[in-house]
Amino acid sequence: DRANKRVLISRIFPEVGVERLQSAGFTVTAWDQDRPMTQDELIEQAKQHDALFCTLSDKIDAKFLGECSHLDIISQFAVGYDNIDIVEATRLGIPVGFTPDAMSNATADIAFGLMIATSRKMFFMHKQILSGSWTSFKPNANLGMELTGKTLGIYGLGRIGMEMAKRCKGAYNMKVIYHNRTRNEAAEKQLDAAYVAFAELLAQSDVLSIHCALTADTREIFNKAAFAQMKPTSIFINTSRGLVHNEPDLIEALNAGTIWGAGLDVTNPEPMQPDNPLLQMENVSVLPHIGSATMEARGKMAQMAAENIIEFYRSKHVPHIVNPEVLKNK
Ligand code: 8YV
Repeated sequence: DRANKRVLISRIFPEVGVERLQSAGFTVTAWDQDRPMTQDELIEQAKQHDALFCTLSDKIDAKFLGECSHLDIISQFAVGYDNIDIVEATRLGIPVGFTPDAMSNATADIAFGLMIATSRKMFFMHKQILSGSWTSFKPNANLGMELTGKTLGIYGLGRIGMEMAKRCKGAYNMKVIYHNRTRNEAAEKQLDAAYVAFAELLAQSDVLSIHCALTADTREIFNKAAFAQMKPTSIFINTSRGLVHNEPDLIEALNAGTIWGAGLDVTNPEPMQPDNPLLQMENVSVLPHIGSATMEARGKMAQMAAENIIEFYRSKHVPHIVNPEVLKNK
């Protein structure tokens, strides 16, 4: 009986997710404060529930899982799940759902927007108006860089990277190169994208856009050594996870002119503090992790995360699952 199944919802999510679970007959407890729960609050609450609907701000580590190993399912509202210890959840036999593709368009839009904004110093120029520094027309000032015909490098050409590549190809006829764990033959056919070694990606990209997952292999892969191999005219775009780049190294590379500019929707740490030197730089655009923040994407994510729970209790099948191997024994 689903009414006996209690679902804990860890944040204020789009209402459609809660409604879906309630109308499917579940007993739902939704955290109603703006701030995330502390881990102690989360553990205490999760102990009294059967299923957890959560997101990036929830630390589902070995400690949490040790205390909440009774959970039937963890349903993550995000495509990334680096906040969850997947190895431990799998060892405990807990299925972990996620919401792939729901935010591919929204996130690619932000990567594309950051690329344009950075190439024309838009955020900095906006601040110039606000501070009263727009005093006259200056023919030789504020010069940006054009994108037409340039080379777009994608690190992590999956669902979101593909959408970014399509936009860049369509709008600017950019040449697409990429580096991945596995080759993306669809992209090679559809976008004439060329697979290159990591060193080539760094050396050849005019715009380098990051769309990989945060893993032990990708953590701080964009560091001093990597930036040193990039063109001094290049733009670095990150809409994946802040920890994929080393932020002090990025600041140094921008200050030294090792690379030309950066557009970031993700930073390390988040939130970024207002005195961060990146916010003072002309060729830098920073946003507060809004890649998936559209009504369409967040609505779809909430529905998918609810559906993963509903379907699990209905059929022991989770439509979008990170660790499908756990379902074999259910
Ligand atoms: C959101 C994200 O920031 O899907 C992801 O991996 O980073 C974003 O969609 C997050 O899920 C909001 O809670």
